This record gives sequence, C-alpha cells and structure tokens, in this order.
Amino acid sequence: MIRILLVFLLVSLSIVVAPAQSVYQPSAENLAARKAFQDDKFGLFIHWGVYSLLADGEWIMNQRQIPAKDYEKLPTFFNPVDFNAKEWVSMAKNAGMKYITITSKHHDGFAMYDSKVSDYDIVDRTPYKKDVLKMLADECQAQGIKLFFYHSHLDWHHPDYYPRGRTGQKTGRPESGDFEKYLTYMDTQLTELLTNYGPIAGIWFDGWWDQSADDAGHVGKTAPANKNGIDWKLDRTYSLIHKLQPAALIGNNHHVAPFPGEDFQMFEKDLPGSKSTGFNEAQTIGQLPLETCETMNGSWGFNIKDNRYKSTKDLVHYLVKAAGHNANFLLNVGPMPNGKVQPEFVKSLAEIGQWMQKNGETIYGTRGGPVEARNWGVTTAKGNKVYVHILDWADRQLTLPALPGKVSAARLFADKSPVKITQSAEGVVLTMAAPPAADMLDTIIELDMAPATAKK
Ligand code: H79
Repeated sequence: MIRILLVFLLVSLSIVVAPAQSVYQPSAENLAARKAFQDDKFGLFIHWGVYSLLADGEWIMNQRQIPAKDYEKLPTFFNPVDFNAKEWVSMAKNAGMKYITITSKHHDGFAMYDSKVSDYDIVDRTPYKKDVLKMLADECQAQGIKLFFYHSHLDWHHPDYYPRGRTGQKTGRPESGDFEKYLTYMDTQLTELLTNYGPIAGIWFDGWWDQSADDAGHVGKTAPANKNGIDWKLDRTYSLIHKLQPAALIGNNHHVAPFPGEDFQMFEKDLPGSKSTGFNEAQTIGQLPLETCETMNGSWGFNIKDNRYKSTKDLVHYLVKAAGHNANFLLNVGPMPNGKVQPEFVKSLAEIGQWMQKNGETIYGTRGGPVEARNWGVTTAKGNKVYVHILDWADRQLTLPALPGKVSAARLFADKSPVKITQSAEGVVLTMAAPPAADMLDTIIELDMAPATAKK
C-alpha cells in the first residue's frame, strides 16, 4: 500500500516538474496554421547576407577561416541599392509560391534586420542602413504571402557562443564566453523578430548540430546529446516563440527526429525518408507537417562560379515528388549583393509558375496519395480525387497496386480526355490513348474515387 502511494506521489511530482514543452500542446491557431502550411505546398527560400558579397556561398567565413574582426569589414561595403521587396515577393507569387523563408541571421552571426541588442546588423553597420526584413515583411503582408525567418542557433561571430561547436573554430575569438548570455541574446533577437514584423509564419532553425557529438545516434531522444555538454534550452526558446505568436510554426534543421515543441519537420536536400545527404542518417519521419528544401544550382548563398543549374523540368519534378512524399517544397535563391536575383533563377521560377498556373490544382491542398513514390512518379490526393503524376514512363499502360477504394472515373488532367480503367482486387490498370509525350514535364491522370460505402 505504502509502495503504491509512493509511486503515485512520484508520478504526480513528475507531472508537476515536467517542463512545459515536453507536454507541448499546440494551440488551436497553431494547428490551423500547420494545416494551412501543408496546403501551401511551395515556398521560396532566400539566403542573403554580407557573405553574398564574396560570391562563394554562406559558409565562406568558416571555409576561408576569416577572423571575425576581418569579416566585420564586409558590412561596411554591403550596399544593396537594387533591392526591391516588391520584385522579390512578386517573383515568388508568380512562381506559385505561398510563403518566403529568409535568413534573419545565418551562421556568420550578422543580423539582416534592425536589432536593438546588437549593432552587428544591416541598419547599424552598412551604408545601406535600411531594414530589409521590415520592407519584405510589409510587402509580404501587402501581397498575401507568408513570411518565415531562418535563424541560426550557431554563431561564428558572437564571443559568447562558447564553448564553440564543430565549426567556426578559426574566427579568432577569445577562449572564453558565457553560453547562457548567448542564449539570452538569441532569445532577445527572436523576440524582436516576433514582435516588430507583424504576423510571422514560423521560425526555421539551423545549426543545432554544431554542438552535437556526431551525425547520427540521437534517434527518438528528446534530450539533445552534444559534445560540450551545453544545454540549448530549446524548451525555453520554443515556449517564448509560442507565447509571442501561437500560430508561428517552429521547425529545426537538426537532422534528427523532431523534439517536443516543434511544429514541422524539414529535410535538407532530401525527400523525406530518402536519407540522401549523409548527415541525416538518424532522421526518421515524425507526425508533423513535412518540408524539403533544395537549391536551384548547388549553393544556398550567392555563388558566382556555380553554374550547375537544375532545369525547370528537374525543379518541377522535385516539387511534384515532394508533394507525393506529403511534403512542402522550399526552393532556394541566393540573391546577389546588389539585391537582385540572378536572371537564371528568375527565368526558371517564371517557368515553374506557368506550370503551376495550369497544374496547381493537383498540388495545392493535397496530401501524399495512396500509392507510395515509385520510379515512374508519385500520387497526390485531395477530397475524392487522386492525382497520378507520371514523371518518367514510356507506355500507354500503367499499373497501380490495389487502392483503398473504387475508382469511378479517370481522365487526363490536361485535357480531361478519358483514361480507361481496369480495376481488380490486384490493382488498377490505367490505359491512356497515347504514351506520355516525351516533352511533358508531368502527365497527370485524375482519378475520381467513389465515396466509401457507409459502414452499417
Ligand atoms: O543554410 C543552408 C546551409 O548553410 C545550412 N543549411 C542550409 C539550409 C547548412 N549548414 N550545414 N549544412 C547545411 C550541411 C551540414 C553539414 C553537417 Fe556537419 C554535417 C553538419 C553536421 C554534419 C559539417 C560537418 C558541419 C559539421 C560537421
């Protein structure tokens, strides 16, 4: 009896002392925002900072081992006079994108907005002197596009980011620092971002892995294993964000299973479940909305030598495959230091937009369809429709495995011409009038699913 009482006491005690976020209950606004986010399907990622000047990606401070005091020269001539928020937002909208995720602070520690807790920001340190995030936030609001901020946990510039992690070792900072002070600084910057820029759709964290002991092995653990024994206090940061803006979605690019308090899960250069990058071996797919991000060439930040442009077809395929994997697609541009997006990107985005104008119905508002991704393509689903996206197939006939319901009709999405269905317990054979045309980016067959017969 006494033992039972003791157990009862311990259990109730643990409930009382459990940190708020470990029993995280998303608010109604947050759940609605998650659903809207999944419906949106397509967003623009923007990597832009003083590193853009050096035209060799956003990691250049680390790669070239530039000491912080030398890197500080960059802001003094960062002057993006051709930046035009309206142009960027219109470009995203015309591409069919529903949100923008922009770097408020990358690993180099430079804030692209007017921070009051630091002068290491675009308004205080550059000749440009303007708060580009504010201009962008206002324009997004005007054009009805959502805005997320990418914010780096790790910092190669701040002296209190100490003990240092796996990167940014050679930036000439003192061998001391107060990590707790750094965390307060980060939380204060996040408070600024969630207070002064209107409704923010979410925060996209990156850099947590800088303090992790290795690239894998944390599967399912909520307590972050790390090399320096530091505590990121994610619960505190996440609670703060949810308190300031309950609908703001938190995602963290930590390459492991989601932690409590997160609202979506992202996969860098990787379709969920593909584990294609080498740093995401431990990344299992959780229950949250999913997003996958990719570059238009091979770089995030502007890289003048990078001509490995993906074709419009490749990018449309990536978007369609992401949708088939039940994930959003966040497609990146790294604008140039003058504030312009390079013409190659502008052109591809416009072409993707033309495709989305015609075919968006089979992407927006859908979820991953009943057939898992195949070599030939993917399926998406919405209401009683299933969209079969044929990306690589040369025959008139395509066989699907058994579907959960009866297909009552099938047609080509493009011209609504009928597609013959032969359905049995084994599966569904779709027979088109002609094989998919070689120049079609995606041959889409629309299936009408008969309403499920009500159970007695
Ligand atoms: O912002 C863009 C990149 O700068 C950032 N994420 C995208 C969205 C990014 N940072 N790092 N990476 C991408 C690649 C990650 C490499 C890692 Fe590692 C491998 C992290 C942990 C293992 C390299 C090796 C860095 C630390 C050890």
